[in-house]
Amino acid sequence: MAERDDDVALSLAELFALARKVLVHHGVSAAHADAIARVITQGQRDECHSHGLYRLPGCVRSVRSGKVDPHAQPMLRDVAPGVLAVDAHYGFSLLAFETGLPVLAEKARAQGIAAMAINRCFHFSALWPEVEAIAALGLVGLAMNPSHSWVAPAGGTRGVFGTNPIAFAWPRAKGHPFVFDFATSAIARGDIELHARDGKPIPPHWAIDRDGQPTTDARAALEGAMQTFGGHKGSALAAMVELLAGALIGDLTSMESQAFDDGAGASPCHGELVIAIDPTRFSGAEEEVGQARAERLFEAIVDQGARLPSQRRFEARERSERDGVRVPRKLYNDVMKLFD
Ligand code: NDP
Ligand code: PYC
Repeated sequence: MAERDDDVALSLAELFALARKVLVHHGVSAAHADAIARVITQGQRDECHSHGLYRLPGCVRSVRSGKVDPHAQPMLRDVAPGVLAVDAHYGFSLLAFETGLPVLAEKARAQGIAAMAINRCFHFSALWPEVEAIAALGLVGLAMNPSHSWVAPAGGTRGVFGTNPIAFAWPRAKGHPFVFDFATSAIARGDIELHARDGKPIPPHWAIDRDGQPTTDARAALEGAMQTFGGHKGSALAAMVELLAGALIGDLTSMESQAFDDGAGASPCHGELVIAIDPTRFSGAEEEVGQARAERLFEAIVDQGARLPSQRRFEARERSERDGVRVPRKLYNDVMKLFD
């Protein structure tokens, strides 16, 4: 492990081992610790700083709160030919996703399209690892979930929606899939937290303070309400996520998740909706035509100097796989204190 004053260098294997050890130290089962450490490592590797190692203290806080069952065994329920439900039993979401994925893929191949509802899960992670895992099976992936009611509707001043991410992946014959993954708030809350940690100002369109005024103070933003991206459009998408990944699948909205937490400070607890589509079932013999059409679309984007979503991440991944990652010393110290 090489060190500089301001950060600590770790190989991806060292990072995974550290995250796993912390979790096991706190009584998290090996299966959950593996699933969580994998995703935390992927987040740091792809330089998604709000959803990499920074999430580990939050996982430990969730376990310490007593709300999460760190040994929960996800249970699968075959609801219909195209619908699978996975009850996470108040464990973290990631093991539930991993457990359900093969059955979801099987159903999507059989039906052309299939949905997986993950219920009663504690959720802290980015969604791109999940839709990328679906694309790696040759399927189109879509995922979404609520969180806590930190985000005001467009035109309002009080939190109603979660930061409600939507992620999409389109498998490509060569190279990385086309992937996007974004919060329907102007920015993930994790990013505002990182600005607050570092004492940095935020852009005024990210949040309003307690008095409903735009603020550049990250702490005031955390105490006020976040804004949706794209005004009323992001607001409508955020509502859609509450409906599809909450009301529809028999699980909590972000307001209910916040109430369930009751100040404990655990990760949000709610459901997640994951959809997989088999392109071969939709286009049959025409699949290659569809793929070629998609490639022409991507070319038309990059040929004019614009970039595809996730391109930054894929470049970061290549760097990290070669050189390892650097973790801010303050975060590294916070992680080491989790062994106290
Ligand atoms: P960003 O705004 O950073 O990025 C959103 C997407 O847009 C990414 O796919 C990104 O690709 C892409 N993108 C960014 N800039 C450009 C550009 N100039 N041209 C083309 N594409 C671009 O993400 P958010 O802050 O909205 O969300 C960050 C993460 O937080 C997500 O992974 C999300 O899943 C997670 N999250 C999780 C929640 C949960 O409840 N579990 C709640 C909210 C968020 P790239 O990465 O390559 O820049
Ligand atoms: O960054 O908004 C966020 C978030 C919420 C839950 C996990 N990440």
